Amino acid sequence: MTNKLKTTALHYHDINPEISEFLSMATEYREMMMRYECALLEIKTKLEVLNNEISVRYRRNPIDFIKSRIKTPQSILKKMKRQGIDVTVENVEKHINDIAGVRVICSFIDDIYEIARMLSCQDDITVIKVKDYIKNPKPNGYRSYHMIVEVPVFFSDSKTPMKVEIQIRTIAMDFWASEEHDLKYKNENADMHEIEKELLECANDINKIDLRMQHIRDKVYKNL
Ligand code: 0O2
Repeated sequence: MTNKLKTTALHYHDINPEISEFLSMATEYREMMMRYECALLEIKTKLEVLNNEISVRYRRNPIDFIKSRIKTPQSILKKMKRQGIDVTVENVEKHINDIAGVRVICSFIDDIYEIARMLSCQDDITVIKVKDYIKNPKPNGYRSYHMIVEVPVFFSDSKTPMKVEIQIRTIAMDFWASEEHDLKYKNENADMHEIEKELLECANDINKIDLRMQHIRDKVYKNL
């Protein structure tokens, strides 16, 4: 090992020995992440195909936009430690369902269920788990429709089923969730009880607006 490489390795170790050890499984880890990146592409393509088809047939777009991300090593480590799972590449694939995540943002609540239904019907998709935080919001007011699905990805010499987490929500729910996440950790001196109370009220107001907008759309589309 050259001096320069030795210094780099020491540097990583100094910052965080656990992250250093985790990154040392580099090749295996990079290959796994490549597989998840490919799974994201598969799911995003499926969603775009559905959106294009509906926009041509019914002249409306159920999906406003799609975001995707691969979970960071820090976030994976944190989750595995919280769940008491040994940190190995094999365990990441086995136990962490949301390494690959897609967020689908719709204008209307009905579109969320329509997209979820159309995706679930596809014969190469296996739905592993559904959490409906719209029908059953979290106590803090969080609303979103979550699915863990498995999609086959075709590589040069194999076909591998890969898990992807899909979160489907309205623009308003997405605005609330993004801000709640940031506001909660912004100022440790703030009165958290008061802030959580206000956030819950906002989540309930947002839900009322989403339901009213859905109602208006139902009336407009009824006689078309
Ligand atoms: P990040 O950075 O978004 O990835 P499971 O998948 O069933 O093993 P988990 O992970 O608890 O268990 O699943 P859940 O509850 O279906 O979804 C977790 C993800 O939903 C979170 O990911 C957030 O993205 C989102 N989420 C859940 N609850 C809340 C909430 O109260 N507020 C906000 N803003 N987002 C929430 P991560 O891993 O926390 O982070």
